[in-house]
Formats: sequence, structure tokens, C-alpha cells
Amino acid sequence: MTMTDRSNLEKAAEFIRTHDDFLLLTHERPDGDAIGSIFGLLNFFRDNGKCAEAVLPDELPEKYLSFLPSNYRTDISSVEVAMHQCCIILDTPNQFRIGIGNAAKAEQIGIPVILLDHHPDNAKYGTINVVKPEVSSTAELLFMLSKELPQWRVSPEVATLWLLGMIMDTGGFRFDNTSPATLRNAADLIELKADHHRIMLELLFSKPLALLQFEAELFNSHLHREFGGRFAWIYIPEALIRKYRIEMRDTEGLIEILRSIRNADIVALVQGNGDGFKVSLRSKDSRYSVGWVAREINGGGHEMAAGGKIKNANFDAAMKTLSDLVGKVLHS
Ligand SMILES: [Mn+2]
Repeated sequence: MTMTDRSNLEKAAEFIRTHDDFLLLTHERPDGDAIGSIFGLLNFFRDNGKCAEAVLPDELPEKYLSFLPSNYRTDISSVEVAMHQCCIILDTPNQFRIGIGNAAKAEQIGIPVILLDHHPDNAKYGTINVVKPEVSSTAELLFMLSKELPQWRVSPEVATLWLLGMIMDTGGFRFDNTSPATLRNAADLIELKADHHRIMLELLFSKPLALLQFEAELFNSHLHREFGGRFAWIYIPEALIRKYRIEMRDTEGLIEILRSIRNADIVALVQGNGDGFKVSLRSKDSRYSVGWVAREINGGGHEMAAGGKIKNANFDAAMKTLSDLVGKVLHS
């Protein structure tokens, strides 16, 4: 940890100590880290005498609903944004991805913004930017922030939500963003009575039967392999989604199943998305940067986990673009 990083975390803690009213935001289509982070922070603030509210415009994945301890808003107007003292934006690398609903405009947040994120390509668009790519998850970063506020209480509910975010962003401590510090912070959270067992049981060892059957058909009939199997990809057909009545937001774990295929160095999950194709990418080897591929297709992310969008192309042209880029990475 460098001095500047440390002082930014301290600065954020000092700012929080000296303000009373917070608007909390995260990225659109929130994942486990976004959800654990925002609800953990919301309750951490309320438990310690601060006013705070969270806005989440997109419907949340079903599996997380039983973990939510408090209400949240699904929309907010620009006037209501301006009525808050300050805004905290979590896990969101750039302002185009902020989930703020339709009434307000992300570019016009006219109050001080504290950014807390672990994406290396964060555009640092806040007033105070705490961006730490070496931390597993935004949820872990929030727990580190809470240690800068030693008088404040971390309840078992808050500890559970932050552990949930860490577990979902590390794939249950299996991904290479799991550092010794990650495991120590997780241990601290369990000491604070985070319900590790319930998170594992409900989120990692459980899925609806229809989703399991959808995955079986998807992998049996829609898996493509190129470059001698070193690149494996799946395009998810709309019809299959309808057949099994799957919600797109419940398919967060698909890419990890794809990634488990032995000898596949790079994997991609492709979905039709309005005027183009949304692509999620994973690499298993640091020599092969999917971050580079993602940046070539209007996206970004980490070097081993990234995503982008191929616009204005028909399906065959889009897949040719993707395959050519992946080929360059595999053969460089
Ligand atoms: Mn995250």
C-alpha cells in the first residue's frame, strides 16, 4: 500500500466522519459485490448515526433478496440528488456505468463524490478517489474503511453483507484476487459474526433446477471451441432463455463454469444486447490479457476478467472480430 492510497482511505474516513447525509450509488446490473457493498455501507451508516439512502434502479438477482436488511429507492430526481450533502459511488469504474435511474443524470451529480472501487481502469471521476486494484472487492475495501473509523460498530448484518461481496467477487476465495489480506479480512468479518455458512449454502451451493437444466443444454448444444480448444465461447440464444424462463440477471455464474474447461486459456460469454453483442471475458493465464481484448471492443476491466460490447455488427461479423482479437492475444 503506497502513502497516497493510504491517505486517500484516511481522507475518505475523515470526510465521512464530518458529514451527516449520504447518497449511495453503485453500477447498473449490480452483482454480489455491488449489492453487498451498498447495503453493508447503508446499514453501517445508519447503525452509527448517519443518514443515508441507497438507489438501485435495476432489479436485483433473486438469490440476494433474502440478504437485504433494508429498503432502497429505485429512482431519484436531480433535485433529490442535490438535497444530499454528498454521494458515495461504489464498485463503478466510470460514470457511464452508474446506476442512477431515469430521473437524474449521472454526469450532473453536483455534490461531492467519494469513489470506492477496485477496478484498475477506474477513471477517478470523484472528489475523493479510493481506487485499490490490489483489494479483492469493493466490499473488502469498505471493511478496510471501517477500520479507519474504530469507534463505529460493524453489526453481524453488515459483516455478512461485506463478506458476501468478498465471496462473490473472489468466487468463494478461488480467484487470484484472493490475497493473504483478503483471507485475514474475511476472518475478521467472521469474528464479527458474519454468516459465512449461510452465504456459502445459499449463494455457492444452491441454484434453481431450471437454471441447472438451462446450463446443461447450453453447454451441450451451444459451446464453440477455437484455436485447438484454447478459446471457448458460448452465445446465449434468446429462445433458450425463454424455454427455461431464466432471468439474464441470474446468469452471473455461467462464465465461471465456462472458465473451468481444461485447456481453455480464454473464454467468452456472448449475449445479444440492443444494437450489438455484449461480451464477458475471462483468462486463466496472465500472459493472455482479456483486458486488452475488452478495451478493443469498447469495454474494460481487469487483465484476467473483463467485458465489452461489439456494436453495429451482425452475429458472424461480431464473432469474427472477437475471434481475431483473441487469436492475437493467444499468439502474441
Ligand atoms: Mn467488484
